[in-house]
Amino acid sequence: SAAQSAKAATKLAPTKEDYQKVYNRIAEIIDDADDYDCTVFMRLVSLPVLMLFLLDGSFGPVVLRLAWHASGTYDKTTGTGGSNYATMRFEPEALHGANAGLRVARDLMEKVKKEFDWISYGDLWTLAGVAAVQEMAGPKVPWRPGRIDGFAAQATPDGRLPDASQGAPHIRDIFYRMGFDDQEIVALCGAHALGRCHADRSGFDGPWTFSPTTFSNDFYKLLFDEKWVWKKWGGPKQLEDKKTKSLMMLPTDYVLTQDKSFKEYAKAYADDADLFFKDFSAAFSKLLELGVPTQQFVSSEPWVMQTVDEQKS
Ligand code: ZEM
Repeated sequence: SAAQSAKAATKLAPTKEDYQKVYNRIAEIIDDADDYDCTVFMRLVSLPVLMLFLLDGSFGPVVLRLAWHASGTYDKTTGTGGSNYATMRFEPEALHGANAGLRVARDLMEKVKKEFDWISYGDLWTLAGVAAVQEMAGPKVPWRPGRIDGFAAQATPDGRLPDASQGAPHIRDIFYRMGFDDQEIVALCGAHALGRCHADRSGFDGPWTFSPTTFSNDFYKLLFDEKWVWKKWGGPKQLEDKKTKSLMMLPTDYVLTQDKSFKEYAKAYADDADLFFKDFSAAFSKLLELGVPTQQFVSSEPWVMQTVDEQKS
């Protein structure tokens, strides 16, 4: 029938509108718990996952972390890694220490994949990162589809993602390998305005800011405005704010105020939220395209997806 062939055509070439539908579904899943009645929610996720949601207040941050870890394995010298093949689906990459806790995010995205089976995992996960940032009041992040699903053999070796206990040389090794400079490194790390550390995932514990589901430049402001002291506890070395002891910084976060070059950018972002939003958007958009051959992209220019709010008005 005509309807069937129209559907077949859609399958061959999904349009921007099709991807907007996926975006909207992702936004629904990561959005506030109040938007759900419990029955809908329980059909969507399992009980342990629901409990995690209630603790974190949103799936936005962990979904953003999935997009980052799927992309941040890129090595510009060999051209391996990055978001193209979504190799975190496979062991051992799924079990790499850095990816602890991301099963939650992958399982959530699996629900979306079942409804929109034509999208590749790499496109789905990176689009989810875009939706997370935009729906949590962050900047627009230009994005375009084109990633393809790969195989376990394309999975990356362990150790490509940053180790939070290390210093400036390590941060530079890791991010320069992806092709970023100091300014982009500092801008990307501002994502830590969102979410928190979970003792059962990374060993670290606590949120960076008082509003972990709203994108802001608070991460940099707090780095400079609060006095940070080493937390006395049995866990890995992390800092806490002396005043309230309710916020945390990783050693790698604190380095952004200690290294001369990093500090310059961190200070600029603390003083100018617009500058941070603009630079984060550019660097994050670049991160999401690492490892994807240009000819695979379906459009010559990245798209700007609409937020759920924009579509209402
Ligand atoms: Zn993170 N990150 N990250 N990061 N990250 C955590 C959580 C989150 C580092 C890191 O070791 C950790 C970037 C850069 C770096 C997010 C986004 C981005 C956690 C806590 C650790 C340990 C995990 C847990 O226990 O759940 C290091 C060392 C980084 C660079 C030096 C970049 C770049 C990011 C995005 C652009 C986000 C959103 C979270 C919060 C996840 C959540 O579940 O709340």
